[in-house]
Amino acid sequence: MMTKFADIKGFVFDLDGVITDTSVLHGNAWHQLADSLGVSWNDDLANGLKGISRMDSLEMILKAGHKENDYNQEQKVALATQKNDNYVAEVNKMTPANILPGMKAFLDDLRAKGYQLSLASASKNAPRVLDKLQLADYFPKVVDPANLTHGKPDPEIYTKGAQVLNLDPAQCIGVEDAAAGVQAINAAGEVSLGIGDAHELAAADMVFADTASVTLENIAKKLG
Ligand code: B16
Ligand code: MG
Repeated sequence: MMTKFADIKGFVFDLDGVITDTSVLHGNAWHQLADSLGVSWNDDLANGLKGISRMDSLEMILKAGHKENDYNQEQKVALATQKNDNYVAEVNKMTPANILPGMKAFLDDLRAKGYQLSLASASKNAPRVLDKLQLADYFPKVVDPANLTHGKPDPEIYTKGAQVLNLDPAQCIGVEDAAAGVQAINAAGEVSLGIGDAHELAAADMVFADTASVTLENIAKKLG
């Protein structure tokens, strides 16, 4: 790896599964929709949806049940809206207690040490989630997924995450829990930090088992 710790000036964060565990809420809302459509649910399907946009997630679920040709576009939008309404109802119950372990301390440390922060979440609900977690102040720069041409694993969202900070991608660490997101970070030319299963995230430059172990000190040790 070429990048040294001292070269790093900014962090580009994924939201779901990194700062908070909305992946569980997304999963529950999709599971409910899948049941109502008669599509059987399993862990592989749930994991495969992480980091994937709302409409692409719906397509994956319909495909898993061989139902991709059963609905027209308007009906698909209605199904996605139904899922989102259920999801938003759960998001509205979130509080700062839903920030994943260690993440508030990590963000405080990054801010105190002058690192720039941006958000590269595929979620159109990201501003609402940040607001509920009382973290909106930490992320004045949020990439709007509505303006993206391609979803993760395409690098676009991470490229923009560095751009909004006026940094070179090589000066940024991208933080992700999803394999599709790690691929996106790598393709954007940023240093990839994966949180989760080391096998699932094998493509990442560094992997931490959980959010609590993500500290600047530990990153410095891995990056050298
Ligand atoms: P929404 P991330 C992603 O967020 C989620 O991981 C994924 O499950 C979800 O479908 C996607 O956002 C879109 O979310 O329906 O709220 O627009 O992991 O990129 O922060
Ligand atoms: Mg994620």
